[in-house]
Amino acid sequence: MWRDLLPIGRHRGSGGYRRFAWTAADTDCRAWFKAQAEARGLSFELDRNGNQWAWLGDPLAGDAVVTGSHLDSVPDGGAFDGPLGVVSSFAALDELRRRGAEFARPLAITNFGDEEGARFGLACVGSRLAAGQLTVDKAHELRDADGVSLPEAMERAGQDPGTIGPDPERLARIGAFVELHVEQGRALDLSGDPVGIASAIWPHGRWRFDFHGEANHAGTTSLEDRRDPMLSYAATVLAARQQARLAGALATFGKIAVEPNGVNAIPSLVRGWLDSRAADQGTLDTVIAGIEAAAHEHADRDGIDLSITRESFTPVVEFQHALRDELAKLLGGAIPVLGTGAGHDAGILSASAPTAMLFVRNPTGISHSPAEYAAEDDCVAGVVALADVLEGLACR
Ligand code: HGY
Ligand code: MN
Ligand code: MN
Repeated sequence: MWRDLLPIGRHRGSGGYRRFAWTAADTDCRAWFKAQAEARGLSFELDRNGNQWAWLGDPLAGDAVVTGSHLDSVPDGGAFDGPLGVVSSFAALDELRRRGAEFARPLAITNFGDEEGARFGLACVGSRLAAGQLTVDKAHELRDADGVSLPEAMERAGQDPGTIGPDPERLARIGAFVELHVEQGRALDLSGDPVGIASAIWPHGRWRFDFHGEANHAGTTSLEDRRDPMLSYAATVLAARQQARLAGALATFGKIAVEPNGVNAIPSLVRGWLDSRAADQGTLDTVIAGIEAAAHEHADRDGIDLSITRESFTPVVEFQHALRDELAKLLGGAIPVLGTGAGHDAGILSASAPTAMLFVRNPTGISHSPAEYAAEDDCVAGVVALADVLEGLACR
Protein backbone atom coordinates (compact mmCIF):
# COMPACT_ATOMS: atom_id res chain seq x y z
CA MET A 1 0.00 0.00 0.00
CA TRP A 2 2.73 2.42 1.07
CA ARG A 3 4.74 1.88 -2.13
CA ASP A 4 1.64 2.40 -4.32
CA LEU A 5 0.83 5.70 -2.61
CA LEU A 6 4.38 7.02 -2.36
CA PRO A 7 4.88 8.41 -5.89
CA ILE A 8 1.49 10.20 -6.07
CA GLY A 9 1.90 13.97 -6.02
CA ARG A 10 5.59 13.82 -5.18
CA HIS A 11 7.64 16.70 -6.68
CA ARG A 12 10.77 15.38 -8.42
CA GLY A 13 12.82 18.44 -7.55
CA SER A 14 12.07 18.80 -3.85
CA GLY A 15 11.03 15.24 -3.04
CA GLY A 16 8.10 16.81 -1.18
CA TYR A 17 4.39 16.30 -1.81
CA ARG A 18 2.00 18.68 -3.56
CA ARG A 19 -1.28 16.88 -2.98
CA PHE A 20 -3.59 19.89 -2.92
CA ALA A 21 -7.35 19.63 -2.60
CA TRP A 22 -9.24 18.79 -5.82
CA THR A 23 -6.11 18.67 -7.97
CA ALA A 24 -4.99 15.73 -10.12
CA ALA A 25 -2.74 14.45 -7.29
CA ASP A 26 -5.70 14.52 -4.91
CA THR A 27 -7.81 12.65 -7.46
CA ASP A 28 -5.10 9.98 -7.75
CA CYS A 29 -4.92 9.66 -3.95
CA ARG A 30 -8.68 9.28 -3.84
CA ALA A 31 -8.53 6.59 -6.53
CA TRP A 32 -5.92 4.76 -4.44
CA PHE A 33 -8.21 4.93 -1.38
CA LYS A 34 -11.21 3.56 -3.31
CA ALA A 35 -9.11 0.74 -4.74
CA GLN A 36 -7.88 -0.24 -1.26
CA ALA A 37 -11.44 -0.24 0.03
CA GLU A 38 -12.75 -2.33 -2.81
CA ALA A 39 -9.81 -4.74 -2.64
CA ARG A 40 -10.94 -5.52 0.94
CA GLY A 41 -14.60 -5.88 0.06
CA LEU A 42 -15.49 -2.74 2.00
CA SER A 43 -18.44 -0.68 0.81
CA PHE A 44 -17.18 2.63 -0.51
CA GLU A 45 -19.00 5.91 0.06
CA LEU A 46 -18.29 9.48 -0.97
CA ASP A 47 -20.15 11.79 1.41
CA ARG A 48 -21.82 15.09 0.52
CA ASN A 49 -18.58 16.97 1.23
CA GLY A 50 -16.30 14.70 -0.75
CA ASN A 51 -14.91 12.78 2.22
CA GLN A 52 -14.28 9.10 1.49
CA TRP A 53 -15.59 6.28 3.70
CA ALA A 54 -14.89 2.54 3.48
CA TRP A 55 -17.37 0.50 5.51
CA LEU A 56 -17.31 -2.96 7.07
CA GLY A 57 -20.83 -3.61 8.32
CA ASP A 58 -23.94 -1.46 8.09
CA PRO A 59 -23.15 2.25 7.58
CA LEU A 60 -26.60 3.13 8.92
CA ALA A 61 -26.52 1.01 12.08
CA GLY A 62 -24.83 3.69 14.20
CA ASP A 63 -22.27 3.46 17.00
CA ALA A 64 -19.59 2.83 14.38
CA VAL A 65 -15.89 2.71 15.18
CA VAL A 66 -14.23 4.95 12.62
CA THR A 67 -10.55 5.41 11.89
CA GLY A 68 -8.59 7.23 9.19
CA SER A 69 -6.97 10.57 8.46
CA HIS A 70 -6.21 12.65 5.33
CA LEU A 71 -4.21 12.24 2.12
CA ASP A 72 -3.69 15.86 1.10
CA SER A 73 -0.45 17.67 1.97
CA VAL A 74 1.09 21.05 2.63
CA PRO A 75 3.35 22.40 -0.16
CA ASP A 76 6.38 20.07 -0.27
CA GLY A 77 5.04 18.17 2.73
CA GLY A 78 6.29 14.81 3.92
CA ALA A 79 5.08 11.29 3.10
CA PHE A 80 3.69 10.48 6.54
CA ASP A 81 1.49 13.43 7.63
CA GLY A 82 -1.96 12.04 6.84
CA PRO A 83 -1.16 8.99 4.71
CA LEU A 84 0.37 7.10 7.65
CA GLY A 85 -3.03 7.21 9.36
CA VAL A 86 -4.93 6.04 6.30
CA VAL A 87 -2.51 3.25 5.36
CA SER A 88 -2.34 2.12 9.00
CA SER A 89 -6.14 1.94 9.11
CA PHE A 90 -6.29 -0.47 6.19
CA ALA A 91 -3.32 -2.44 7.58
CA ALA A 92 -4.96 -2.64 11.02
CA LEU A 93 -8.10 -4.07 9.42
CA ASP A 94 -5.94 -6.63 7.60
CA GLU A 95 -4.38 -7.51 10.96
CA LEU A 96 -7.79 -7.90 12.63
CA ARG A 97 -8.87 -10.22 9.85
CA ARG A 98 -5.68 -12.22 10.35
CA ARG A 99 -6.62 -12.47 14.03
CA GLY A 100 -10.09 -13.74 13.09
CA ALA A 101 -11.66 -10.80 14.95
CA GLU A 102 -15.45 -10.74 14.99
CA PHE A 103 -16.96 -7.28 14.66
CA ALA A 104 -19.80 -6.30 16.98
CA ARG A 105 -19.98 -2.72 15.64
CA PRO A 106 -19.67 -1.29 12.14
CA LEU A 107 -16.13 -0.19 11.23
CA ALA A 108 -15.26 2.59 8.78
CA ILE A 109 -11.98 3.86 7.37
CA THR A 110 -12.00 7.48 6.20
CA ASN A 111 -10.06 9.95 4.09
CA PHE A 112 -11.13 13.48 5.06
CA GLY A 113 -10.67 15.97 2.23
CA ASP A 114 -8.52 19.11 2.34
CA GLU A 115 -7.20 18.77 5.89
CA GLU A 116 -4.15 20.96 5.31
CA GLY A 117 -5.96 23.86 3.67
CA ALA A 118 -2.90 24.36 1.47
CA ARG A 119 -4.89 25.49 -1.60
CA PHE A 120 -7.80 27.46 -0.13
CA GLY A 121 -6.24 28.61 3.15
CA LEU A 122 -8.68 27.01 5.60
CA ALA A 123 -7.66 23.86 7.48
CA CYS A 124 -9.88 20.76 7.71
CA VAL A 125 -12.45 21.80 5.10
CA GLY A 126 -13.92 18.31 4.65
CA SER A 127 -14.45 17.64 8.35
CA ARG A 128 -15.47 21.25 9.13
CA LEU A 129 -18.19 21.13 6.46
CA ALA A 130 -19.49 17.82 7.82
CA ALA A 131 -19.42 19.12 11.40
CA GLY A 132 -21.19 22.35 10.45
CA GLN A 133 -18.13 24.40 11.43
CA LEU A 134 -17.81 25.87 7.94
CA THR A 135 -20.94 27.33 6.35
CA VAL A 136 -21.74 26.70 2.71
CA ASP A 137 -21.54 30.44 2.03
CA LYS A 138 -18.08 30.69 3.56
CA ALA A 139 -16.99 27.61 1.63
CA HIS A 140 -18.16 29.24 -1.60
CA GLU A 141 -16.03 32.30 -0.78
CA LEU A 142 -12.80 30.28 -0.59
CA ARG A 143 -10.41 31.02 -3.47
CA ASP A 144 -7.02 29.60 -4.39
CA ALA A 145 -4.04 31.72 -5.52
CA ASP A 146 -5.38 31.70 -9.10
CA GLY A 147 -8.81 32.87 -7.98
CA VAL A 148 -10.44 29.47 -8.51
CA SER A 149 -13.26 29.00 -6.01
CA LEU A 150 -13.68 25.84 -3.95
CA PRO A 151 -16.95 24.90 -5.73
CA GLU A 152 -15.29 25.45 -9.10
CA ALA A 153 -12.33 23.28 -8.12
CA MET A 154 -14.64 20.54 -6.86
CA GLU A 155 -16.64 20.69 -10.08
CA ARG A 156 -13.49 20.37 -12.19
CA ALA A 157 -12.48 17.34 -10.12
CA GLY A 158 -15.83 15.70 -10.74
CA GLN A 159 -17.26 16.31 -7.25
CA ASP A 160 -20.68 17.98 -7.10
CA PRO A 161 -20.29 21.14 -4.98
CA GLY A 162 -24.06 21.45 -4.77
CA THR A 163 -24.31 18.90 -1.95
CA ILE A 164 -21.75 20.39 0.50
CA GLY A 165 -23.02 21.21 3.96
CA PRO A 166 -23.50 19.90 7.49
CA ASP A 167 -23.85 16.11 7.78
CA PRO A 168 -25.09 15.60 11.36
CA GLU A 169 -26.83 12.30 10.64
CA ARG A 170 -23.58 10.80 9.36
CA LEU A 171 -21.52 12.08 12.27
CA ALA A 172 -24.17 10.93 14.75
CA ARG A 173 -23.48 7.38 13.55
CA ILE A 174 -19.88 7.60 14.80
CA GLY A 175 -19.49 5.94 18.19
CA ALA A 176 -15.76 6.62 18.30
CA PHE A 177 -13.25 8.14 15.85
CA VAL A 178 -9.58 7.23 16.30
CA GLU A 179 -6.96 8.93 14.11
CA LEU A 180 -3.41 7.59 13.92
CA HIS A 181 -0.87 10.24 12.93
CA VAL A 182 2.88 10.62 12.73
CA GLU A 183 4.02 12.69 15.70
CA GLN A 184 4.94 16.24 14.67
CA GLY A 185 7.45 16.71 17.45
CA ARG A 186 9.99 14.63 19.39
CA ALA A 187 8.20 13.71 22.62
CA LEU A 188 8.13 9.99 21.75
CA ASP A 189 11.73 10.06 20.58
CA LEU A 190 12.68 11.56 23.94
CA SER A 191 10.54 9.12 25.95
CA GLY A 192 11.69 6.12 23.93
CA ASP A 193 8.16 4.99 23.02
CA PRO A 194 7.04 4.00 19.51
CA VAL A 195 3.42 5.03 20.11
CA GLY A 196 1.63 7.65 22.21
CA ILE A 197 -1.89 8.93 22.82
CA ALA A 198 -3.05 12.52 22.32
CA SER A 199 -4.36 14.54 25.25
CA ALA A 200 -5.19 17.84 23.58
CA ILE A 201 -4.65 20.12 20.58
CA TRP A 202 -3.54 23.70 21.21
CA PRO A 203 -5.77 26.54 20.03
CA HIS A 204 -4.36 27.80 16.73
CA GLY A 205 -5.21 29.97 13.79
CA ARG A 206 -4.14 31.69 10.58
CA TRP A 207 -4.24 35.47 10.00
CA ARG A 208 -3.61 37.32 6.72
CA PHE A 209 -1.81 40.68 7.00
CA ASP A 210 -2.27 42.95 3.93
CA PHE A 211 0.31 45.78 3.87
CA HIS A 212 -0.71 48.30 1.16
CA GLY A 213 2.08 50.73 0.12
CA GLU A 214 2.96 52.64 -3.02
CA ALA A 215 4.58 51.01 -6.04
CA ASN A 216 7.58 52.94 -7.28
CA HIS A 217 10.98 52.64 -8.95
CA ALA A 218 13.62 50.97 -6.77
CA GLY A 219 16.37 52.91 -8.52
CA THR A 220 15.05 56.43 -8.49
CA THR A 221 12.80 56.85 -5.44
CA SER A 222 14.55 58.41 -2.43
CA LEU A 223 14.15 56.56 0.86
CA GLU A 224 12.18 59.49 2.31
CA ASP A 225 9.67 59.36 -0.54
CA ARG A 226 8.88 55.69 -0.15
CA ARG A 227 5.80 53.97 1.26
CA ASP A 228 7.36 50.52 1.25
CA PRO A 229 5.13 47.73 2.66
CA MET A 230 8.04 45.33 2.82
CA LEU A 231 9.47 47.32 5.74
CA SER A 232 6.28 47.03 7.78
CA TYR A 233 6.04 43.35 6.90
CA ALA A 234 9.64 42.66 7.96
CA ALA A 235 9.18 44.51 11.26
CA THR A 236 5.99 42.52 11.90
CA VAL A 237 7.78 39.20 11.35
CA LEU A 238 10.39 40.18 13.94
CA ALA A 239 7.66 41.37 16.32
CA ALA A 240 5.85 38.04 15.93
CA ARG A 241 8.93 36.11 16.94
CA GLN A 242 9.44 38.38 19.96
CA GLN A 243 5.81 38.11 21.10
CA ALA A 244 5.86 34.33 20.76
CA ARG A 245 9.15 34.00 22.62
CA LEU A 246 7.96 36.20 25.47
CA ALA A 247 4.70 34.22 25.78
CA GLY A 248 6.15 30.72 25.30
CA ALA A 249 3.93 30.38 22.22
CA LEU A 250 4.48 29.83 18.48
CA ALA A 251 4.17 32.32 15.63
CA THR A 252 5.24 31.76 12.04
CA PHE A 253 5.08 33.83 8.90
CA GLY A 254 5.59 31.03 6.38
CA LYS A 255 3.81 32.37 3.33
CA ILE A 256 4.13 35.74 1.58
CA ALA A 257 2.78 37.23 -1.65
CA VAL A 258 4.27 40.41 -3.08
CA GLU A 259 2.76 42.61 -5.81
CA PRO A 260 4.13 43.29 -8.37
CA ASN A 261 7.01 41.11 -7.09
CA GLY A 262 9.68 42.75 -9.22
CA VAL A 263 13.33 43.00 -8.17
CA ASN A 264 13.51 46.68 -9.15
CA ALA A 265 10.05 47.71 -7.96
CA ILE A 266 9.01 48.91 -4.53
CA PRO A 267 5.97 46.72 -3.79
CA SER A 268 2.44 48.09 -3.86
CA LEU A 269 1.23 45.24 -1.65
CA VAL A 270 2.79 42.66 0.64
CA ARG A 271 0.49 39.93 1.96
CA GLY A 272 1.87 37.86 4.83
CA TRP A 273 0.16 34.85 6.46
CA LEU A 274 0.69 34.27 10.18
CA ASP A 275 0.21 30.87 11.82
CA SER A 276 0.10 31.18 15.60
CA ARG A 277 -0.55 28.65 18.34
CA ALA A 278 -0.36 28.53 22.13
CA ALA A 279 -1.15 26.11 24.95
CA ASP A 280 -4.21 28.13 25.98
CA GLN A 281 -6.57 30.69 24.47
CA GLY A 282 -5.51 33.55 26.76
CA THR A 283 -1.89 33.25 25.74
CA LEU A 284 -2.80 33.03 22.06
CA ASP A 285 -4.99 36.14 22.36
CA THR A 286 -2.13 38.04 24.02
CA VAL A 287 0.33 37.03 21.31
CA ILE A 288 -2.02 38.00 18.49
CA ALA A 289 -2.85 41.32 20.14
CA GLY A 290 0.85 42.06 20.53
CA ILE A 291 1.65 41.20 16.92
CA GLU A 292 -1.29 43.23 15.59
CA ALA A 293 -0.30 46.25 17.70
CA ALA A 294 3.27 46.08 16.44
CA ALA A 295 2.10 45.70 12.84
CA HIS A 296 -0.15 48.76 13.07
CA GLU A 297 2.58 50.79 14.76
CA HIS A 298 5.08 50.01 11.99
CA ALA A 299 2.48 50.50 9.25
CA ASP A 300 1.59 53.95 10.64
CA ARG A 301 5.26 54.86 10.78
CA ASP A 302 5.85 53.70 7.20
CA GLY A 303 2.71 55.29 5.76
CA ILE A 304 1.20 51.87 5.01
CA ASP A 305 -2.47 50.87 5.06
CA LEU A 306 -2.79 47.62 6.97
CA SER A 307 -5.72 45.20 7.13
CA ILE A 308 -5.66 41.97 9.15
CA THR A 309 -8.06 39.07 8.45
CA ARG A 310 -8.44 35.90 10.50
CA GLU A 311 -8.72 33.15 7.87
CA SER A 312 -8.78 29.99 9.98
CA PHE A 313 -9.20 29.27 13.67
CA THR A 314 -9.47 26.14 15.81
CA PRO A 315 -10.16 26.45 19.55
CA VAL A 316 -8.42 24.19 22.05
CA VAL A 317 -9.45 20.53 21.79
CA GLU A 318 -9.40 18.35 24.91
CA PHE A 319 -9.85 14.79 23.66
CA GLN A 320 -12.68 12.93 25.43
CA HIS A 321 -11.17 11.52 28.61
CA ALA A 322 -13.17 8.26 28.68
CA LEU A 323 -12.06 7.28 25.18
CA ARG A 324 -8.50 8.46 25.80
CA ASP A 325 -8.33 6.34 28.97
CA GLU A 326 -9.90 3.36 27.20
CA LEU A 327 -7.19 3.52 24.54
CA ALA A 328 -4.52 3.68 27.26
CA LYS A 329 -6.02 0.61 28.92
CA LEU A 330 -6.26 -1.30 25.62
CA LEU A 331 -2.60 -0.50 25.00
CA GLY A 332 -1.40 -1.73 28.36
CA GLY A 333 -1.56 1.45 30.35
CA ALA A 334 2.08 2.56 30.27
CA ILE A 335 1.83 4.68 27.14
CA PRO A 336 2.71 8.37 26.96
CA VAL A 337 -0.16 10.84 26.70
CA LEU A 338 0.94 14.02 24.93
CA GLY A 339 -0.48 17.33 23.73
CA THR A 340 0.19 18.75 20.31
CA GLY A 341 0.13 22.08 18.50
CA ALA A 342 -0.88 20.40 15.24
CA GLY A 343 -4.48 20.49 14.11
CA HIS A 344 -6.29 17.35 12.93
CA ASP A 345 -9.67 16.18 11.69
CA ALA A 346 -10.00 14.33 15.01
CA GLY A 347 -9.91 17.77 16.63
CA ILE A 348 -12.67 19.14 14.43
CA LEU A 349 -14.83 16.02 14.89
CA SER A 350 -14.42 16.05 18.67
CA ALA A 351 -17.40 18.43 18.81
CA SER A 352 -19.59 15.85 17.04
CA ALA A 353 -18.43 12.47 18.39
CA PRO A 354 -15.93 10.96 20.87
CA THR A 355 -12.50 11.17 19.19
CA ALA A 356 -8.98 10.13 20.08
CA MET A 357 -5.53 10.07 18.46
CA LEU A 358 -2.57 7.76 18.39
CA PHE A 359 0.87 9.19 17.57
CA VAL A 360 3.72 7.25 15.97
CA ARG A 361 7.31 8.19 16.86
CA ASN A 362 9.04 10.64 14.54
CA PRO A 363 12.76 10.45 15.41
CA THR A 364 13.56 13.96 14.20
CA GLY A 365 10.19 15.55 14.95
CA ILE A 366 10.39 17.19 11.52
CA SER A 367 7.06 17.51 9.68
CA HIS A 368 5.62 19.61 6.85
CA SER A 369 8.91 18.86 5.09
CA PRO A 370 10.23 16.23 2.65
CA ALA A 371 12.51 15.16 5.52
CA GLU A 372 9.53 13.92 7.58
CA TYR A 373 10.20 10.33 8.58
CA ALA A 374 9.08 7.43 10.77
CA ALA A 375 10.96 4.12 11.03
CA GLU A 376 9.19 1.08 9.62
CA ASP A 377 9.32 -0.74 12.99
CA ASP A 378 7.55 2.22 14.61
CA CYS A 379 4.98 2.33 11.81
CA VAL A 380 4.31 -1.39 12.35
CA ALA A 381 4.00 -0.76 16.11
CA GLY A 382 1.43 1.91 15.22
CA VAL A 383 -0.55 -0.54 13.09
CA VAL A 384 -0.53 -3.15 15.87
CA ALA A 385 -1.59 -0.53 18.43
CA LEU A 386 -4.39 0.67 16.15
CA ALA A 387 -5.49 -2.93 15.59
CA ASP A 388 -5.52 -3.52 19.36
CA VAL A 389 -7.60 -0.38 19.86
CA LEU A 390 -10.05 -1.19 17.06
CA GLU A 391 -10.38 -4.77 18.33
CA GLY A 392 -11.07 -3.55 21.85
CA LEU A 393 -13.62 -1.00 20.68
CA ALA A 394 -15.39 -2.82 17.84
CA CYS A 395 -15.00 -6.54 18.35
CA ARG A 396 -16.46 -9.12 20.68
O1 HGY B 1 -1.44 22.89 10.47
C1 HGY B 1 -1.71 21.90 11.12
O2 HGY B 1 -1.64 21.91 12.33
C2 HGY B 1 -2.14 20.64 10.44
O3 HGY B 1 -1.02 20.06 9.85
N1 HGY B 1 -3.16 20.90 9.46
MN1 MN C 1 -0.12 18.60 8.50
MN1 MN D 1 -2.03 15.81 9.32
